[in-house]
Amino acid sequence: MAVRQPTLWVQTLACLLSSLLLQTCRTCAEELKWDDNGYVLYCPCMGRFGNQADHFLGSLAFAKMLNRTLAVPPWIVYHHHTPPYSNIHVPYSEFFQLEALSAYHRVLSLEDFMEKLAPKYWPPGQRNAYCFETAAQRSADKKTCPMKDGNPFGPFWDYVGVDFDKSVLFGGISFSPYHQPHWMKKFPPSEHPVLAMPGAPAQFPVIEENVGLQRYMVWSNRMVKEGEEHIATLLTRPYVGIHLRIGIDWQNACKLLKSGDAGPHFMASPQCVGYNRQTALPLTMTMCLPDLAEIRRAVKLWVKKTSARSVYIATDSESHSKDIEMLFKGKVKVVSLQHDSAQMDLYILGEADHFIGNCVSSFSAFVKRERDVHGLPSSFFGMDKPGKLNHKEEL
Ligand SMILES: Nc1nc2c(ncn2[C@@H]2O[C@H](COP(=O)(O)OP(=O)(O)OP(=O)(O)O)[C@@H](O)[C@H]2O)c(=O)[nH]1
Ligand SMILES: *[C@@H]1O[C@H](CO)[C@@H](O)[C@H](O)[C@H]1NC(C)=O
Repeated sequence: MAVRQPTLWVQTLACLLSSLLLQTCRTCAEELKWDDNGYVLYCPCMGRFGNQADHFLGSLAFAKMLNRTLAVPPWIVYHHHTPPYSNIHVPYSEFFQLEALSAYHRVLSLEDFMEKLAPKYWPPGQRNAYCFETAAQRSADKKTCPMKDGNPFGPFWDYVGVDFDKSVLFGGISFSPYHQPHWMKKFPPSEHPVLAMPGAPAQFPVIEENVGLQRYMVWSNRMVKEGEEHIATLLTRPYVGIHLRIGIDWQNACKLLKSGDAGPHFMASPQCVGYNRQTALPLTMTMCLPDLAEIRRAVKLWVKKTSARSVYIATDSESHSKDIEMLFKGKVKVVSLQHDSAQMDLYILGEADHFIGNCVSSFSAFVKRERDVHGLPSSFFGMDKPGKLNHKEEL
């Protein structure tokens, strides 16, 4: 004891000093301990932000279901038309508070997992990949998980410095709670401590049961600060926020609806037509791709209803700000940032006094979920009363 105590004091002192310097005490007090119940790692390799967020919620639920710690991956941001003309990996905590997730389940960032735990507990040579047999079918020997094949797969695992040594295949099993016992039996953490997968262990769009997990996605302090600055300098409350998903890729996607190749459940649409396939409301072309007439109608309606003094337009292409401005003869300020931070648009839409989104877009869905968590009102183009209409019809 007499020998150890001074060392402890030195450590405590060093800890205090470094926490003063670093603001947090990452290396000492909350020294990362290995979780004997194992980890889930995955690449958010499908889609852009909205898709990745849907998958994130499902993956969080999956990790909790298996009582494994989730190694939270960075966001993959595609910068192919602007420098650096490649993928950027943005740590989760740039946009959201990692700590806020802990209220729901154990998490750590994938970066921390790699830096602090992997060298000792998941060293090179022991890095198994886990995937569906069907996914491995695509490989040359039909037995290898396609972990690093192509973009964004290769760059993602390179970013965290992982090469895989072996593949473990599975089939006849899904990520739903129904299969929980199967997962536990097939992959006990003692033999399979790290489940690393090529894609998210989740469905797209997020299933109804997991929609509420949005409450654990809390904006980072930096995002709140910048977002509030934008709102204060650009907008006057009350303001209506709208999301225009009308670009060329979206026009093409909505063609599937027009041609009858897509039913009412199309991408994020369960959020407004209802999750139950049997009782789903019709999904109209206006809901998928609102034309200028519908955009004007909806904006006019909600500006009037909320006595809004400004309108914030987030868009994937055109903003139609002049057309919208003309609706109100200069009495309502119309703002569109047209920057390339999708997250800043999401933040500002989330804070609006009313939000009009696109029912089919997972980008809109992110905003809708967040507003629901905070009890803020939303509608969609082509559907002024989502949800409420559903319930009335059920009664
Ligand atoms: N800044 C900004 N970007 C947008 C806006 N709408 C769409 N985008 C971009 O387009 C992407 C759309 O992809 P997702 O976020 O996955 O959502 P989605 O609308 O379901 O679209 P798909 O992935 O094409 O199915 C977003 O992540 C943004 O990068 C917008 O209003 N503002
Ligand atoms: C879940 O994992 C944690 C951490 O490893 C452990 O303390 C807890 O007992 C586990 N819960 C169950 C129900 O196994």
